[in-house]
Order: sequence, then structure tokens, then C-alpha cells
Amino acid sequence: MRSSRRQRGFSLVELLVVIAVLGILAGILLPAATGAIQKARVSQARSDLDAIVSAVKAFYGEYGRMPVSAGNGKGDFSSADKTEVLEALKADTSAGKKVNTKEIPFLDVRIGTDPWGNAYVILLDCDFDDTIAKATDATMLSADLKVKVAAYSKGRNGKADGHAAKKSDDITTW
Ligand SMILES: [Ca+2]
Repeated sequence: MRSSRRQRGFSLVELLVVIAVLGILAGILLPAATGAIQKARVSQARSDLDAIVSAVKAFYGEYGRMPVSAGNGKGDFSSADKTEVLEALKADTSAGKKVNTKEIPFLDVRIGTDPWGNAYVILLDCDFDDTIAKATDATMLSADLKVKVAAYSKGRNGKADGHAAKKSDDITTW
């Protein structure tokens, strides 16, 4: 009796039960896995942003100016979608080496775009009053920032949601 059952293999009902169980498991595990990936990306962005801010401070300590070719002593600066600040911190391009004349690598070369493929935005106090003026990035800042350097990622949606947004996935250093 037992051997004939084994030869018969699975019945249709048994197969359907197995498929249903697999479907339920996938339904539970997939969102959890996606959530875990998003969380990992957010913490990657946070650690990149902290590294960028530390690198700018180290650059400032070394040179007594900000890692941009023009604008030191003038108004505050937003890197927007440009990469010149990162290039200066890494000294990995000719433009970067012109700003970082001693070619000191202040930043791990791994840092490029954020985990969603968008540029990190870096805000610099280029007029040296220890404040980044709100007007430097009026979308993101609700008031002047009392820091020399700040940075942010636009988050998963790839948009600078800003201080007025009800629901923002931006990741900021302030
Ligand atoms: Ca300023």
C-alpha cells in the first residue's frame, strides 16, 4: 500500500497546497526583504553623508577654505547635481586637483552617487560666517543652518522634497 502511494507521487490537491504555502511565504518574505534593502540603502546614505561632511571639515582644516574652485569668500554654496566638491575631496580629476592642490584623498573613492543613483547635495558656508544661509537651498532649508557644511540625499523618490513636504524621504545631516 505504502509503495504504491509513493509511486503515485503527489496528488493534485497536495500540489495545490504546496503552491499555496509557497505563495503565502513569498507574500510574507518579499516585502520584508524589500524593506530590509531600503533600510540598508538609507543607512548607506547616512554613512556616506557623514563621511562627506567629515571630509569637508578636514579639507577646511588643511586649506582654510572650502573645496570649490570659485566662491570662497562669497555667498554660500550648493553643489546641486555637480560633482566638483567630491572631485576636490578625492583629488581624482584634474579639476579636483586644482582645488585640492596637495592631492590629499579626504574621501574614500567609493562615494559617488547615493544608493538610488542620484548625486548627494553638499551645502557649504563659503562666506565663512559659520552659517549656511536658507537662500542657499530654499527648498530644503526652513531656516539658516548654523553649520559650516551640510549634505543630503534626495532619498528613494529621487526628489528634494524639502522642509515643507508632508512626507519626505530625504536623508539630511541636520
Ligand atoms: Ca554662510
